[in-house]
Amino acid sequence: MIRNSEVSDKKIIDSIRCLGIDMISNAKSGHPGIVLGAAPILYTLFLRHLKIYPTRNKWINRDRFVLSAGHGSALLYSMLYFSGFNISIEDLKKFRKAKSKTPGHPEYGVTDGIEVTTGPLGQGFANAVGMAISEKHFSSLFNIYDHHTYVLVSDGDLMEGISYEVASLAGHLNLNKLIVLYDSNNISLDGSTNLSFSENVLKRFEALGWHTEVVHNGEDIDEIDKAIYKAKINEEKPTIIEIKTTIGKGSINQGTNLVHGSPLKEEDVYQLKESLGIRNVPFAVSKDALDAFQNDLFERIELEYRSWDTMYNEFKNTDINAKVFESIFEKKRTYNIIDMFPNIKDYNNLSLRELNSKVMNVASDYILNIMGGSADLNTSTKAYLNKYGTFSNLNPSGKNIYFGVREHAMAGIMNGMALSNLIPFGSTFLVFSDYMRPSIRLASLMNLFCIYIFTHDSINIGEDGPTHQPIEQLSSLRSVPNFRVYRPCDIKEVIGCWDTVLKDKKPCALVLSRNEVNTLDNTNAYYVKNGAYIVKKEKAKMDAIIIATGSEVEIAIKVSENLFEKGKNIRVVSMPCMELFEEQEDAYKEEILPNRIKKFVIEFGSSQSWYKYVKSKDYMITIDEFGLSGSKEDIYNIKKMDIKSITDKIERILGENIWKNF
Ligand SMILES: Cc1ncc(C[n+]2csc(CCOP(=O)(O)OP(=O)(O)O)c2C)c(N)n1
Ligand SMILES: [Mg+2]
Repeated sequence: MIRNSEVSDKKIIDSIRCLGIDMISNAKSGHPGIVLGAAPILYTLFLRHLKIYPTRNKWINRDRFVLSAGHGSALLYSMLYFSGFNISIEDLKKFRKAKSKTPGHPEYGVTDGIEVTTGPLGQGFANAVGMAISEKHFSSLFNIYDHHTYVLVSDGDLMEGISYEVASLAGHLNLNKLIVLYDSNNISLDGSTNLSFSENVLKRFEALGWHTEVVHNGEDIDEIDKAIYKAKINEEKPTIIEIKTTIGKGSINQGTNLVHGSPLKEEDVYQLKESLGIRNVPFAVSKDALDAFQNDLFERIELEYRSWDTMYNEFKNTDINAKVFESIFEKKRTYNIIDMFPNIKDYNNLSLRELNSKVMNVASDYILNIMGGSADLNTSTKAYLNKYGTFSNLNPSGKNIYFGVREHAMAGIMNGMALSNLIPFGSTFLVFSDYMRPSIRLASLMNLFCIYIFTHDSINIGEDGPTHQPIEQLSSLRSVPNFRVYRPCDIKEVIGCWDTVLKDKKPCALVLSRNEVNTLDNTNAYYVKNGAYIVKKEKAKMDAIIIATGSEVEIAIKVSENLFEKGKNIRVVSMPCMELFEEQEDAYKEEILPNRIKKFVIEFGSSQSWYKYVKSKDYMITIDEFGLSGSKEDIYNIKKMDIKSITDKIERILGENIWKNF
């Protein structure tokens, strides 16, 4: 590319570097090492390759760029500013300050041009794989869709296990439009990577089915450019480009971990700018440099953007798929799952995982952009879309993904899919949700519509023993902010859950039993949205309430019937979603769970999330210790989870004079 003005690439790169350094100095915190070391990588990518249109930041067909090494936020903000995104110098001056547009690590939805929240190393790589999967899927359906996904990773990203998992799957799926730029500087936070990371990274990626490139001089933008070009023309494999850089290039402490994560000293900034020939006035950006960069960028992109736009308009007017495309990409679709089941028949002696399978298979006909799979457990979780085939390189329109035994990858990839207009689902056993937690946390932070399907939801799975029996998982998932945990008890509640989930569009888990349940008389799909409701009304003056969830609701009803014979009037409340119940108005909460009435809880998991309703552990039929291998019946007896033991316990407590519950 020949530039019209006299401004050199080096001058612009150094200006981008110094702006990042000014932000960090001003904030008195941040990561200068990656800013100085990786600036030429981002410069080359943005200037010569990235298909973006900064004044149309949500251009559907844009390339995606993910900064997996989220600690390099100052570099990215500086780059976005130079590219003409909606970020001002004033915003950059507020780097890392509360409620600014430039938070410490990139945050989705906060800053123009930021595609995804990153910071926990390895996650961004997984998100990029999810985006590349979405691209492969959508581009097979719509001929106006076609973009690359780029991700900048650091040593730390590649040390994290999740990056191996996702790279393995990306190689297997031939995600050739995924391009990883590896900022290879041999330094991480505590020192040299020689301390802990000595494998041959590129050989590893080669073995995973990737194309690899090396750039020996990370300051040479032509070398970087060529490597990216080669990556783009590879039609078979994803590419990783190892770019040898010097962390903190130009700082007194360059090449050491001292420059990784704390601001440069004043004299260091002085000598740096002096040697780069940049005026030492904080935030003073050379207009020449800025203009030259933006001119070149827009000159490259303008035509591409305009011709795509023309093509899109034509597509909208003529293509039979246009309506489908618009409803997916413009998120216009609304769902009414309950209406799809006008005459729900009683399904008895079926597990909740099977009932869920029935419901999601009907619902998925209407959810055009649902896509997902399982971490090698769909045979068990039954979360499989029977009509929609397997996603693969040869069948990219398939909607079922075989994630392999890679739970963490599945969850990280789901986030990338959700960010790229898909509604992803991912399934495994509830106990293995622990393997997905870091990504679930980020989905919740970003408010992404991801549906996790967790089966085998209690200790009663039996013989597999304590390693497979969830205990703390329900409480632990309920403790994630902005996350909903649904635990339906029968077919009607499963339908209600899907209806609510699709209206709510929030990150959520459907937690389902492997054991069989029956359809209960008074359950109601419409009431799921309230979080909790009465499923068995007391016959006269109420003695107590039992709150239960999932397959324990049926048990609670039986217990209440037993107690009725003993002269006790018990209300039973099903609570399919605690979070939704908490959001109801006080009057509704009081109507369902009156304050002065004694309450019990039956949930075969940790008691931790229940203390807001029941103050003493004595009134909870919950489990706070690991389980054991054995038959379901033996476990019920040993743990006193059988109906007789529960009835006896509640009867005994109701007979006690001292009531510790208030
Ligand atoms: C999951 C996770 N663990 C730990 C950290 C804290 N942390 C931030 S950067 C970093 C390592 C820095 O090394 P590298 O990734 O090579 O980046 P560089 O120093 O080269 O910029 C660590 C441990 C993190 N952000 N995420
Ligand atoms: Mg490093």
